[in-house]
Amino acid sequence: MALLSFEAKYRVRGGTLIGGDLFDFWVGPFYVGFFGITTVFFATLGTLLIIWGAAIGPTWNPWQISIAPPDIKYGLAWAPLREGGLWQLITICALGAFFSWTARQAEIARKLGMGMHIPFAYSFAVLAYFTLVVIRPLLLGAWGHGFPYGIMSHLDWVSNTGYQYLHFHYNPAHMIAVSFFFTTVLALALHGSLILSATNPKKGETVKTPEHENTFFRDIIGYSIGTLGIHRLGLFLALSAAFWSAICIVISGPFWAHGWPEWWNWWLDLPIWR
Ligand code: UQ2
Repeated sequence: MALLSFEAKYRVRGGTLIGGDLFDFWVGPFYVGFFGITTVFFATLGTLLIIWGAAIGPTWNPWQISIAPPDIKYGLAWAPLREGGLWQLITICALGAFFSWTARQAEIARKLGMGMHIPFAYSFAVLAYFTLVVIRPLLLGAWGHGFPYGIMSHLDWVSNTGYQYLHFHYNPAHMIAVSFFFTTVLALALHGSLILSATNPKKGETVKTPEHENTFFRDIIGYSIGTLGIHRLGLFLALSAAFWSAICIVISGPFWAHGWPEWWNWWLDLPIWR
């Protein structure tokens, strides 16, 4: 179906999660919806608060602008605006925008009669952020354990937090997360190159079929996961990477406060060595 006639067919009322018909319309190419409004609201307010934070800060250098969380001494209480309160408001705006965006994906998927795979997948990214700025600070008892909002400053935070546990690569959940990231890259490289090699031939040559794709992998490794299977695998690998990333940071501090190399003493302490 041509794009324009398809749009005419699907641009109909219904599928909203909240607000009924109230915001059930389009502006140009964009669906609006209740959650389109709340996304724009939170994203705009959050951005303005970041600009305000930059304005009262020491620099306009984009690399150096940073909005820090409150000092640890404020615990889980509200902090004055200039002392981390802005960070707290910006965090609320970010979470408001991320949740709104997830709900917007769900509404559009419902409108089209599609599955919830996209909002489900996106929610893993939101979960990773939520773990860093809410769950872990709550477990450690202070908002000051969140990361600062700045290009260089958040990198410094990651580096410092890593060294606090001596060597983060010994964190077993970090090992699993990194393995999933690498495997995701392998799978996407295999998939992208396979699709292009089959469906984007030189001028004058014919487009190949999924049989060619299957046969390539059967010939080379005796196994093809299939055209649907590779997408299931890709989604699983990518979501697992995000999931284990969240696990690896949330256990650091709340459930293991020593260096990560030391965690492996359980192996040396096994009674089989005695
Ligand atoms: C495949 C297939 C695709 C693919 C790819 C494969 C026709 C178009 C990439 C090959 C993938 C395999 C064998 C799985 C590799 C396993 C890991 C953990 C990376 O068979 O079906 O569809 O794109």
